[in-house]
Amino acid sequence: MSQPAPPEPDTDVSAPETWAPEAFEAPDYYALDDLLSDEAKALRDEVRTFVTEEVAPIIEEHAQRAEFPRHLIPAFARRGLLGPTIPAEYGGGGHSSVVYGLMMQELERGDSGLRSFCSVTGSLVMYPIWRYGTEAQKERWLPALANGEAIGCFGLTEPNVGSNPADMQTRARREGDAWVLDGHKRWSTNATMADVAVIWAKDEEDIVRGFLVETDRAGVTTPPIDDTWSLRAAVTSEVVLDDVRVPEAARLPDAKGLKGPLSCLTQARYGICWGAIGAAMACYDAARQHAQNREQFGQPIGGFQLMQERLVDMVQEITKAQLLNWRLGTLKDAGTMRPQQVSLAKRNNCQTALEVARSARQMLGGNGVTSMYPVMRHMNNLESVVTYEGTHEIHTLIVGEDVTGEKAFV
Ligand code: TGC
Ligand code: FAD
Repeated sequence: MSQPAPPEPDTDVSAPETWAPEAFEAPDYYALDDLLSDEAKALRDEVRTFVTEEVAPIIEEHAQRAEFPRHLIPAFARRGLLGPTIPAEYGGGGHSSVVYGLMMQELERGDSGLRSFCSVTGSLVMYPIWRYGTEAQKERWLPALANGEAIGCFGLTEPNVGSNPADMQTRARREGDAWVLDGHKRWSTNATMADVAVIWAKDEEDIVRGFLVETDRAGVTTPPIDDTWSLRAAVTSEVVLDDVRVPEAARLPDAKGLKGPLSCLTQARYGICWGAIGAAMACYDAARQHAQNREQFGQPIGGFQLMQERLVDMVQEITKAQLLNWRLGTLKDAGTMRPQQVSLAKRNNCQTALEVARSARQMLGGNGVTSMYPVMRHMNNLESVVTYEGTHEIHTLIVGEDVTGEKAFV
C-alpha cells in the first residue's frame, strides 16, 4: 500500500520580518519640526527619502563586502550633500548650518561611512580651501568637489600622533619655488580614492602649514587600511609622502599654525553631532518596530516593562541630543558658536548613539547580530565615530579646560 507523501519541509527558515526601512518613523518627541523652516524640512526629507530608497537596500551588502558604494557619489552631489554650507558661487549648497546638520543626520541614518565621505569632502577638504585658499585654488577644486568629479581627503593624524597633532612629524621644506613634503599620515578617510589630499605639515620654523597635494604626484602612495570591523562601507587609508614636490601655489596661504586644521575639525565635528543622532534614530526605530512585531510569552515584547524602559531611555536621550543639536546649529548660524560647545555635543551625542545602538541590539535578540537589521553595523560604525575627530576623553578635557581654565591634557 502506497504511503501518503510526507509534507514538504518548510524551506523558509528566514526569521519573520519585524522591521522594514520604509516603515521608519522619525522620533520627534518635543515637536522640533515646529522650529524648522519649510525649506529645511524639505531638504531634510529629500535626504531621508534618498536614504530609505537608495541607501537602505544596498548598504548592508556593501558593508559586508567592505566596499564603498561609489555609484552613490553623483546622488550625493545632486542632493547638495557635498559642501552644503560652501557658497553657491563655488558649487556648494549655500545652506544654513541647521540644514547641514539635518542632512548629516539623515545620511548617517543610512550609514556613518557615507556621512564620513560627505563630512570629509565638505568640512575637511572644501572648507579649508574656501577658508584658507587662493581664488585659483577655490576655482580649481571647489566646483569639482561639490559635483563629485573630484574626491578629497584630509591628512592630520599620523601613526604615532593622533590626539595631539601639535606633535606631528610630517615636514615641509622650502626648495626654491617649491615645497618638499616628507611624512606619513594614517587613518585618512577617502585617501585611496582621492584626487587631492589636504596635508598638514610643519615647516622649517615648526609652523603648521596646509598643502593641496594631488595624489598622482611622484612620491605619494595611499595604501588602504583594510582590516577594520567598523565603517566597512567607507575607505580609510594611509598617506605616505616621500620627497613629494609641490609648487608654492599648492600651499593654503592663509593657514598658519595648528588653528588651521583645528578650525576644520570644528566644522566636521559639528556635522558628526547631528550624524551620530541619525544613527541612533535608525537603531531606535528598528528596536521600536521589532518590539511591536516580535512576540514572546504570547504577547509583543513591546508590552514588557523592561523592553519599554529601554525604548524610553532611547527616546529620552535622542530627544535631549536633538535639542542640543538644534541649539548648536542656531548658535553656529548666528556666528556665536564656540568650538568648546561643539566638543560638548560631540562627546554627548556619540556616547548617546553608542548606548542607543547597544541597547537596540539587545532588544533584537539573536537576529540582532546579523545584517537582517542595521543595528550592529551602526554600533560598529559608532566605535569609529566616537574615536575620530577627537576621542571622548579629548572632548572631556576640552570642556574641562573651558569650565575650569586649567589644561589637563598632560
Ligand atoms: P591649542 O593651544 O588649544 O590651540 C591651538 C590654536 O588653535 C585654536 N583652536 C581651535 N580653533 C578652532 N577650532 C578648534 N576646535 C580649536 N581648538 C583650538 C586655539 O584657539 C589656538 O589658537 P591660537 O590663535 O591661540 O594659536 O592646541 P593644543 O595643541 O593644546 O591642542 C588641543 C587639542 C588636544 C584639543 C587638539 O589638539 C585636539 O583637538 N586634538 C584632537 C585631534 C583630533 O580631533 N584629530 C582629528 C583628526 S581628523 C579626523 O579624525 C577625521 S575623521 C573624518 C570622518 O571620516 O568623518
Ligand atoms: P590616541 O591619541 O593614541 O589615543 C589612545 C587613547 O588614549 C584614547 O582613548 C584617547 O582618548 C586616550 N588619550 C590620549 N590622550 C589623552 C589625554 N591627554 N588624556 C586622557 N586620555 C588620553 N584622521 C585624519 O587626520 N583624517 C581622517 O580622515 C581620519 N579618518 C579616520 C577614520 C577612522 C575610521 C578612524 C578610526 C580614525 C580616523 N582619523 C582620521 C584619526 C582619528 O582622528 C584618530 O584616531 C583620533 O584622533 C585618535 O587618535 P589615535 O587613534 O592616535 O589615538
